[in-house]
Amino acid sequence: MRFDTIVKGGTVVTAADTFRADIGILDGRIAMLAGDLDDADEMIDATGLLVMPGGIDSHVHLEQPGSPGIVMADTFETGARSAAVGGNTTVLPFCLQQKGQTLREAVKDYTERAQDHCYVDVAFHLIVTDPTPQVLGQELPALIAEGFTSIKIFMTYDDMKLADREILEVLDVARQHKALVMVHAEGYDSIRFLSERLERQGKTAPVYHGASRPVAVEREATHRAISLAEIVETPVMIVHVSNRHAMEEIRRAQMRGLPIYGETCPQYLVLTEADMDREGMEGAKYVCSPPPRDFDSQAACWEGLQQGVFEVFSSDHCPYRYEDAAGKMAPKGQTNFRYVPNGVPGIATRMPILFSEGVVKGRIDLNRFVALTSTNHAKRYGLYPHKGTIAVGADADIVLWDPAREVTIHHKILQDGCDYTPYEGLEITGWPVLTMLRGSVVVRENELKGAFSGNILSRR
Ligand code: DUC
Ligand code: ZN
Ligand code: ZN
Repeated sequence: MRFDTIVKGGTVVTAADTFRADIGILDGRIAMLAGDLDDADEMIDATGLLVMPGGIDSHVHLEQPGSPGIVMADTFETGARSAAVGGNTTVLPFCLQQKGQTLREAVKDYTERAQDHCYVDVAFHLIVTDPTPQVLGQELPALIAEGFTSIKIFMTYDDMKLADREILEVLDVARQHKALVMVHAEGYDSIRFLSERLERQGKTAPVYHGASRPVAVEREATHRAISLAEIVETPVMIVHVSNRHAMEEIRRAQMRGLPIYGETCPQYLVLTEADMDREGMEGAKYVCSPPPRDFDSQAACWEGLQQGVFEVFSSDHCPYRYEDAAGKMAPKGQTNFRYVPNGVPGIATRMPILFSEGVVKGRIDLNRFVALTSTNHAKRYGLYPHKGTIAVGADADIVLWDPAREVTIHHKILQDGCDYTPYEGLEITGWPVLTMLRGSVVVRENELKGAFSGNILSRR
């Protein structure tokens, strides 16, 4: 049999197994796995490399409008490019419904902007901020049927938060139509109360972002979200979990047999609140929500990854430029942490950080790495088995990984649209040396080779 491409001599790693095999690729799909394949138009030498399913990052924000005057640093083009540099072949950004907008308008807008502008495949989640009777009764059921099977909701932020009754209504639509609700679990009233008190005390520097939303704020909202899901009898995914208390809320629910899922992110493994306490406005680079916490919180997030409390490890890439009045240097943000745009970039660094800090340091094994960065995302969000594994019939979305490559993170190698990385100077062992989307090389040795060949995926 003649193939378009053979990936030869590597060690294949899936969420289940690690084995020596060559991979024969035909028409963008994996056509054969065998000990020794020879006949192809193109041979790719994977000797000494790990051959893994391309990363799937199921929590990224690209080209998402925010507060007036604030602009996200990444377009679909630059964000997807950086994703590919970091070994990813599929990303799941959000279509944000702005208040007063129909969901359908939001979907049309994001889809048009992403179409023909992506180096990797894309599947959208929805964000519901305005659950009108029309959204709940007509738009959501129709969009879920069309494949938009995951919906994020917020328990905080002035222009996004849902009241408990609204959360119950969204959960009930999700239950009826078999969608998954992703929850941003931080309590609005507690944050308002604490922020206003900090303001009165003159505590307005970026570091006070942490004090305005302490662990109890996240724990309370996590517990409430789980309880609401239990009442409605539908699953939820608690996203971007930052600490032990929230992790334990999820674990307790799971031990009671509830379908409650968890996600954590790199910023909760390697950053702490002290990063927001840097000179001048430098701390703004690390402002995200929930905020980075302390070393015990980092240890708890590792426990959650090791024990399966967290089934996905995502970047929550939410980039704002630092030296930019439309980003972290927003004029109001320079006088008060409340106005610093929330979010850190991390689409390219997600997999290297988990590999280096997790696999190389012996905290997780290779198969768990693949599960946490690819397979579980595909399974949870309806992309499996054509995404998220190395198997005959699957898309040839493959990353070749050099487990011994030593890299010091510098922003310029990440090729995103931001102007900094919170991980500047971090020393990493293990790096993606080739990213392939449906059989075509997108990035080789950090150099972009691909075109805008990313598809917008339906999850029907
Ligand atoms: N929530 C996210 O998921 N990303 C960035 C900001 C936020 O609050
Ligand atoms: Zn969030
Ligand atoms: Zn996010």
